[in-house]
Amino acid sequence: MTNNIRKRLAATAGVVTLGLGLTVNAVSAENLDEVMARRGLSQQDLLAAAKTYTPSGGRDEFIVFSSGGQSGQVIVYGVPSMRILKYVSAFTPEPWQGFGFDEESKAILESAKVDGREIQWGDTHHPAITETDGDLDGEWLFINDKSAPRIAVISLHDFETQQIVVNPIMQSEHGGAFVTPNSEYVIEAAQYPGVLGRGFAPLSEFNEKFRGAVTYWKFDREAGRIQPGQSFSLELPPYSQDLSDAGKGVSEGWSFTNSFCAERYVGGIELGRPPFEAGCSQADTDFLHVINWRKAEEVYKAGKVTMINDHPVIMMDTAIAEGLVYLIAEPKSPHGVDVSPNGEYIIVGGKLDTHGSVYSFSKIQAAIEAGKFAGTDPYGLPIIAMEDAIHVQVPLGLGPLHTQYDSRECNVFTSLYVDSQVVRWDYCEGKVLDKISIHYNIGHLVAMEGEGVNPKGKYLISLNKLAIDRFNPVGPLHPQNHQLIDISGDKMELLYDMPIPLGEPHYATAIAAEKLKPLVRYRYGTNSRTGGKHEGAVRPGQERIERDGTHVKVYMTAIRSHFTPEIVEVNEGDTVEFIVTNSERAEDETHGFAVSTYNVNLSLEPGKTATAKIVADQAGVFSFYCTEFCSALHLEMTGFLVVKPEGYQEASAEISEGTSYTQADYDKQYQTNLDTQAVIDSVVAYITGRNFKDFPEVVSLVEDAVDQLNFAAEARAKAEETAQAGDWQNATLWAGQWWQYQVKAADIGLRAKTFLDEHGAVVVE
Ligand code: RUQ
Ligand code: CUA
Repeated sequence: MTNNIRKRLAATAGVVTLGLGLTVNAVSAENLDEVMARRGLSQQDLLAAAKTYTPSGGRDEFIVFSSGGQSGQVIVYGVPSMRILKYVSAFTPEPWQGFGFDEESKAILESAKVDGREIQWGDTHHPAITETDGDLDGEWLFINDKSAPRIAVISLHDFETQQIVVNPIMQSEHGGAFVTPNSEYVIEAAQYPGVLGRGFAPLSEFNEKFRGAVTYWKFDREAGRIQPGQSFSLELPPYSQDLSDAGKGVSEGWSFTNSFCAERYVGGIELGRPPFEAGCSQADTDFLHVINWRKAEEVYKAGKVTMINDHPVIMMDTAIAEGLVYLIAEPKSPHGVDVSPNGEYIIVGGKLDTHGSVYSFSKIQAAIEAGKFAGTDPYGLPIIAMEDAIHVQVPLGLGPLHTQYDSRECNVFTSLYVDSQVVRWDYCEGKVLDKISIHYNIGHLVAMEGEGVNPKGKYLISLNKLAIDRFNPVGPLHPQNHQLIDISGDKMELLYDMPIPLGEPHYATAIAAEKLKPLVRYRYGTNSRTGGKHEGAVRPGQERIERDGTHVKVYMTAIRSHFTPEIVEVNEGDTVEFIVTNSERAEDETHGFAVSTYNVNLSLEPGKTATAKIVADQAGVFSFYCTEFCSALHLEMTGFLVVKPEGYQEASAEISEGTSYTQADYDKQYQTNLDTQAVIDSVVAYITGRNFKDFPEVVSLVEDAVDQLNFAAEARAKAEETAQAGDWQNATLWAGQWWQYQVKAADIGLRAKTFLDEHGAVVVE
């Protein structure tokens, strides 16, 4: 019906051609020129809108995973539409997804404690997608927490955090997460120096006792887990290590970590000493650490390590003897270090230097092979002279930070923090090509797959530190600003400002959407926090309540629109575990499970099983209910948790009914159901009379509808059985339940029919 109206409207509407060369169906009263005038839009604006606007139902070409800063989460959005798709909780609880509320995810947060301490937030900075031969493959995502040295492992099959590892030796980190080209290791470098193992030493012994480090976390692709037992670290000098990147192509097997405050200043403004910012920016250079991780892995496997907190660390004297670590001077207070797609060049931006410094891997190797060093640092690490390693230094502007690679040969984009600009330049020839101003103070920037071996170009996003006046004011705390830039032409063009009301953006990574293969539903009874089978999963018909002393386990299912069981009686003081399985197969039929007063909220996506555990220490009757509007009878998807006070004696076991039903009620409902069935049959005939099997979306809708009709048949049998026995009360209610299943089937059927209409399905013989 609606479609016919739409079609008729389109046919009768005039076709208007505008000066822009755009053709618009003027269905609305205003034409394009009028809208432009009313909203004060230029042709440039309209072009930008056309490049980003994604019509209803449209999909994005790229998916971005952005750090969520202080929120401890990851933000997922599409490019070019810049529409936010999800916040993935990594280090902090997130109620909608039940993260930190179900027992399964609580176990993950439990394992994320640092030295037994619960950390209630995270400072996420650098996401990294798994790579195969240096190409982003879209299987797993890692993100670091700068505040507590941790790495989270997120499955890109369901976008859930499945593991968090705590660094055993660092007290702070920043240079993670970066992956080696086949995701053998996830690299995590320290930030502020500390006593390895988080021990104590007086600041007067800073030079002797404080250290930096880099950890190589072994990633087991098969298991989808970091294996702490196969991971190792390297002790480094107490320079504040900063960002890292893994070598690839010609530099595969090596990694690069830069540093600031190679001055090793310890502060003390209250003592009348200059602050850190002065003491850490005095020298003209800091150090790039060039590390042979492949060889370090052999040294670790050969057991040449010192165990610190049960974790193997290759100490500096071993690293020197084995030739694992080399230092190269890099310009004043560097920040980003980014390896080129072929692995030959390593670009470093120095915050207090105006240059982009391009290091050559083959020059570095030549110096190492020739044993040509400018000397050693105070810890004995060999230093390669900058002039022996530099390919070219290019004046870019003020405050160069991070670099991303373009699909065009030799082209890169570097963020200029102080200038609030992005510069596109040629790192082979060493010349600036183009600049664009952004608003304000850019930090990281991300180009599409701009860190892989096969950058896709097209778009760049500027991740800004300040938004100032870009959006409607919402109080002193402003949203973050992600700005989309078109880089497909020779001139960069600003397309879109996207405010994000979550933590500060650091790095983001972007991948072609077609590479991601997320699940639509879980295998029945999946523990989503492990990805494996949940041992408490039950199928409809197997629901039960088991008591073992004061421990009660409720094996429950959820399906439109009821939980089974609906009444759970326990005694005050019992421990109660609700183990709930969503037995739906339908796409997006998520149910929630909340218990009033007891701080319970589960998210149950189709096929998922999750556990809510409470101590029922408050007597009373508490409603539980579904928190997702899952169907017309969603509000009715409820039940009672009855917590009987200690010593309570039941007066009557009978449940009092609010309304009584007669045979006439039953007959009326029965007739309604037969009429409804006729409608369903016509929809079924419509669908099966078309090539619906060519549409996977429709096939799964049909499967779901068949499920519902099977449930309807069961309810019908119960209705007829109880009617036979003259129990009109239950017969009427079961007939009502039968009708509920019919309504769900009809609803799904109509959705399938609409889909077929909109996607040009054809009649089959
Ligand atoms: S940071 S703005 Cu990567 Cu943590 Cu540079
Ligand atoms: Cu299930 Cu609402």
